[in-house]
This record gives sequence, C-alpha cells and structure tokens, in this order.
Amino acid sequence: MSEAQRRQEPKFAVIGAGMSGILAAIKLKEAGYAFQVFEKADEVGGTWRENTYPGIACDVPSHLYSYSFALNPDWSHFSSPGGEIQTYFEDITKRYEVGASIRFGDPVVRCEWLDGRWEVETSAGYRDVFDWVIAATGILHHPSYPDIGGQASFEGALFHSARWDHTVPLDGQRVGVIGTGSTGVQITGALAHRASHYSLFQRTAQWVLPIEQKAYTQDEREAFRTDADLLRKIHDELSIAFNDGFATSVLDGDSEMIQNIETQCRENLETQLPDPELRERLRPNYRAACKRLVISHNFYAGIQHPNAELVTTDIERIEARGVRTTDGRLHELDVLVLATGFHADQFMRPMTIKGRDGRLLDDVWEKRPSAYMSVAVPGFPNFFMMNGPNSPVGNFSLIQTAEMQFAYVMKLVESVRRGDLDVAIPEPEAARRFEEERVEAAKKTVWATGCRSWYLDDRGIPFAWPFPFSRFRAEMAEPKLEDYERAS
Ligand code: N01
Repeated sequence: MSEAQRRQEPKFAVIGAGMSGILAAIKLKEAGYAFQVFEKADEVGGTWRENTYPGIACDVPSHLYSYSFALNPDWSHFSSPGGEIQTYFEDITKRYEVGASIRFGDPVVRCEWLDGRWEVETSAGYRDVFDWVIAATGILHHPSYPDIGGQASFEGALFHSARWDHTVPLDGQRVGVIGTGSTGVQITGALAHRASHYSLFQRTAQWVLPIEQKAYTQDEREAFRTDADLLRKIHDELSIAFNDGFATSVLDGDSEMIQNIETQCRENLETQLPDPELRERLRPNYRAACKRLVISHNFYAGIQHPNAELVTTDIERIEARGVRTTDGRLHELDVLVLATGFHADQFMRPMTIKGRDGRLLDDVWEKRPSAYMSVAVPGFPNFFMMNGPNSPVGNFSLIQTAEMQFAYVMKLVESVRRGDLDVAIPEPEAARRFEEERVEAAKKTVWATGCRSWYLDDRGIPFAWPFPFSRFRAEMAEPKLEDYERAS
C-alpha cells in the first residue's frame, strides 16, 4: 500500500480491552477502520474483571457509568455491583461484535515507531505494524503492596484486594484488611459481619459521604426498557448534576459545594457513630474530598458490628499468625487482605514505547508521567492515550471522558487524512504551556488542601485534570491544530 493510501486507510492498534478499549473497538468498527485490540488477560473488562472483592460496586451512578450509545435499562441499583458492570462490558462486546478483533492473553511488550509506522510486539512474539496506537490500558491496574515486613512468613491466606483468592473461605474466619480507601471501605461493609473477627487496619481516617443504595424496581426497569427517552433523561440529568456539581466543586477547595459535602460527611460521622471513642478515631483531620471521596451506605454499620475492630495503632510487621502492631499486640488472623491501592503512575508501562528518533517514553516520563491535553506526548506520533496522565480521573465519569478523548483522536485522524498534518504529534512548546497552566490550576483544587492520596505526584501536586468539565468538552471537541506539528 502506498503512503497516500495508508493515510486514507489507516490501521489501528488498541491496547487493552477494558472500558476504554472496548469503546475504541466499537467506534473504529463503526467508522470502518482496520484495527486490532491487544488484551493481556483472557477476558474483557479491565478493572471490573480484576477487582472481584466482596462489596465491589461503582459509586458513580450506574446510569451515568454506561456508554452514552448503549444505555442499560437493567441496572439493579443506583450504584450497581461490580459483577453486573463486568457483565455489561461482556454483553456490549458481544452485541457490537468486536470480540473477534481482540487478541487475548498476550500482553504488548513493545511499541516502536519505525519508518513512519508503529511496530507492535507481544510477549508471545507476535508482531504487526499500525499507523496509530491507542493505549487504553487504564490507570489503577498495578497493585501497590505495602512496605511492611514479614508478608512471606504469614501462614494464613494473604492477597491484594485486586487479586482476590476466591478459594479462601471467609465465613467464620478471622479476617484482617489493611487500608481504608474506597476498596477497604466497601470490603468492610460487605465482610465484617461474615467474619468471626474482623480487623480493619486504618492508617488515615476517611470522610464518608452517605448514599442511599436504591434498588430499581421491576416496574422502573420495565419503564427504562420501553421508554428510551426516559433512559436518556436519567443519564443526562445525572451527567449535568455530576459535571456541574461535584466535578466543578473540587476545582476550588473553598467552594460552597465542597463545604456542603464536608457538612454531610460530618453529620454522617456524628449521627452514625454513637460511641465517642470510635467516632474520634474515625474522624479525619483534613478536608473532605481532599483524598478521593469515599461514598458508602454501609461502612459505619460494618465497622460497628460486634465482630469488627478498628485498629489504628501502626503496624510493625506481619508474622506467621497475624499482624503485630507497634503496641506489641498480635492480631491473629486466618486471612489478610491488602487493600493498599495501586501504582497510579505506571499507565502502559512496563511496556517499552519507543517514539521518533528512538526516544523512550520511560525517559520522557523519568520524573513523572504527563500528557498534552491528557492524551498525547511530544515525540510520539499518532500515539494517543485514553484515561492517561492528567485525565480527569477524580472528577468526571471515566466513560464520558473516554468517549470525548476517543472523539478527539478521530478528529486528528481526519486531519491527517485531509493532509493538514503529516502525523499527529503535539509541539513540545504547546505541551509545556499546557502543563504549566495545569499545575497552577491543580494547586487550587481541593486535592491540594493537605492530605496524602494517590492523586498527588512526587511533588505533591495533583496530577488530574484541574479545569471544569466544560473546558474538557470544548478541548476534546476541536483539537487545536496549531498545537500540533504541521504538515511539511
Ligand atoms: O486504594 P487507595 P483503593 N500501611 O490508594 C492504605 C477507585 N475505586 O484500592 O490513606 C497501612 O485509595 C492507605 O492509607 P493512607 C477509586 O478511584 C473506586 O482503596 O495512605 N496502610 C489507604 O487507606 C479509589 O480512590 C471504587 O494513609 C496503608 C489504602 O491503603 C481507587 O480505586 C471502588 C499502607 C489505599 O487506598 C483506589 O482505591 C474502589 C501501609 N503501608 C476503588 N499503604 C468505586 O466505587 C497503603 N495503605 C468507583
């Protein structure tokens, strides 16, 4: 094929078959482009395939956490369980017939820009060349194991929350969980009453926003099934409420809505925890929503179960029979779960990504990952990320974000096809300007008001998109071609 023909009929590699990768596959198929999806695991689903811990649910309302083109009338709850979300992605993959384009069980190990195209290689040695690469590898997929000694000596079952071992019995067992992020909180609500003794090891207390876990009735679901306008209306209303509300409020640590959220969290704490000693140990000493806000209908009930214990003394080490805290006490356990989060700065890595002039992404990101407009990196032509660095991971629905980012890439594909650009590659100066402005805005967000969280980079600056939803939508709707290298 000639270069001119290739420009008109480009071929795409999509890395990852989670929420963003499935979306890319569906849209590329609809547009009639040739593409190949690469998936390291044997199933689609990404985070919903990997996280199967008891109590897992999405706290973004289900009718918003759905593709805009495939709304689902059958969500069981306002915030539906993880298994249901996984089934949704599996069903969508079948319904849009993109499964046959996914190469399963073979992770990509190298992407290299050679002679104006990307050579993609997998761990099994499969190689092919593509004109564009879309990295849809997700952000929270490298488990973070705590730096606590003695893990190998534990004689019970020990695993990370994202690697749940379902062969291990839980009922009537002595279960310990380290970590009180969204994961540890959901596990506590679901598991505390099942264990003979449940120990939650808390390093930092969390603000907990209460939510009513509404179950949709058969009649409501039937109404959603038969009335497409009603289903669209609930999606759009949630979108407006979320994007004009919470997503805007976090941009200013002193905003009225953040103060309202803090008031609701405080009332939840004061009213749901009658024991003053437990209440004080669960009271955070930082601003609500500084860490990723925990939303829960059952955490306080779980931690107040007679079998449950909140441990706030620091952990000294893990031993054969349990966890030893610095007061000398041994907390004896049969099962120990590490709900200790993820390395949020890895993205596609450890994959080798070599761009123009042999430039390695690992070198470009040596200090920290960063991306122009959250999607592209100077030096890496026709290489785009979905939910990559500087994406709105803490404020907008990730599905809406992915849809807008994908539409942005398609606009650039059109620019290359028209000949406005040779390849889509952001100017370093434009990326620098964007990053400078982003950092200044990030410092004003609630995430920067003084807490430890996975939203912060190595300098303590929030790495997420710090501008309003309206700006993200506008930027993604029309790429600024002046920020890209022009055709020669
Ligand atoms: O992880 P985290 P997560 N000793 O990093 C503690 C999404 N999510 O898996 O706060 C003792 O938030 C750590 O303590 P501290 C959501 O975006 C969404 O819970 O650093 N403790 C913290 O308590 C979320 O934000 C849903 O002091 C240690 C915990 O481990 C993201 O995933 C549901 C420790 C880690 O919390 C990650 O959540 C679940 C140590 N050495 C998750 N090291 C939805 O509903 C760490 N900790 C959408």
